[in-house]
Amino acid sequence: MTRAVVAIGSNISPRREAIRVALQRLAHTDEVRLVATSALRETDPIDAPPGSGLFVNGACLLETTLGPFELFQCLQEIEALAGRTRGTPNAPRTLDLDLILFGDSAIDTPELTVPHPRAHQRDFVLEPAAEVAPDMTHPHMGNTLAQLKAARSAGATS
Ligand code: PH2
Ligand code: MG
Ligand code: MG
Repeated sequence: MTRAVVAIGSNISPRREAIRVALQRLAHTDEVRLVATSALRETDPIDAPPGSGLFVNGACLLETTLGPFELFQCLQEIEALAGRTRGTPNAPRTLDLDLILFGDSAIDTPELTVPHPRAHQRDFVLEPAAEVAPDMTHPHMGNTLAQLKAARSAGATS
């Protein structure tokens, strides 16, 4: 079993309902155990096209027997079931499921990069991720999510 952290976002209505259904789909996936879900919070869009709506963001902690690419595919399938389409980068989306951490793996391929490259710089990822997996270590930074979050809160990183 590998522990994995998934960041969740939606900024096209019905945002909370899309997230609720996605978590249910994950919970019902045979090879996945949904261990914890964070609180959901409304956040201002960052690096998103002008006119993008507010996001609802959260994170969940999974345990899985899947490999990282299989889990990534599973997340993409759940996004597609929520009506996710892909156009302009960071365009408004019904559902975004980003694989942030997969155990202590570091993966860098055109298809998938883990840890997610900007996770440690984004409060809308780091705060809910630290809520569900404070003790998990970022393999490149060498700090736990709780430490990374505390450092950002103290204004020590950018
Ligand atoms: N996702 C992005 C870009 N910008 N901003 C917020 N607040 N929340 C997100 O989930 C988000 C974003 C790309 O995936
Ligand atoms: Mg994203
Ligand atoms: Mg994504």
